[in-house]
Amino acid sequence: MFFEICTLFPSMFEGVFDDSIVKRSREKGLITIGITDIRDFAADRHRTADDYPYGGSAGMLLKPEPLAKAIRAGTAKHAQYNPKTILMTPQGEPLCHRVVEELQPEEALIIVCGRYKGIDERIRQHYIDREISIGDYVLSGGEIPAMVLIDAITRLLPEAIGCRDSAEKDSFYDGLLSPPQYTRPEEFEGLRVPEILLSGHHANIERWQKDQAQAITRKRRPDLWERYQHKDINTNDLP
Ligand code: 9D3
Repeated sequence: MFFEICTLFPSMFEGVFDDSIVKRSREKGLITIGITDIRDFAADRHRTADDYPYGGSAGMLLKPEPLAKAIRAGTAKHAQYNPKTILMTPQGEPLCHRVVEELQPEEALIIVCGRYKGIDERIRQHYIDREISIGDYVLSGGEIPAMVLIDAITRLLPEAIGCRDSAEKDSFYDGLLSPPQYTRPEEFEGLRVPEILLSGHHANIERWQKDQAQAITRKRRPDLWERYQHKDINTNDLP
């Protein structure tokens, strides 16, 4: 899978994809991550990529021409894979497991990172296939959301996760939060590992873990619990 990130801040991506599952997936050739610097497509010698909004509201917008050129360059790079263009924006649909699953089969994604107060509406109309937010809080731009999206998609690629990591048992796959977990020693600061986990009785252990997962989900995430009970999990589009 090819990811091409269009950004004004390429240096933000230094290092973030150099560890763990994303690093191993790059090494295995499962994913390729490219960076397109929008500023490289600015026309003037100051490399201007932003401008004032018509109508006179506060803040700046990404100028349409450099952004369009950057998106076209990124798209041309992966043209044979028919890339979809995703805009990271607070106005987008909230990212959830279902959205990650929908994007995972794509062969190439152009990910546009919004900045300032946003982008010129005409870019949206001509170049953007889908708009995604990572939640209702204000960030400085779409760069960190782009990292989040790439990480989440990569984890879902077949072969990305070693058997020790086990994708299926992850939270949200079955719509429940994880149960409490323990490693050695058996006693730590006066607290013991629950006896059942030491029993070696696998059926009882699984039952206990499921009960714990359900109890925690019901208490902390009534929204997830409601969907779990209706077997309509992993969606974000219910009221
Ligand atoms: C004027 C209203 N603001 C929207 C709530 C303007 C605005 C604030 C911050 C426009 C862009 C930004 C920068 N953030 C992103 O580009 C962004 C984002 C976010 O702030 N939160 C969650 N997900 C995302 S995805 C991109």
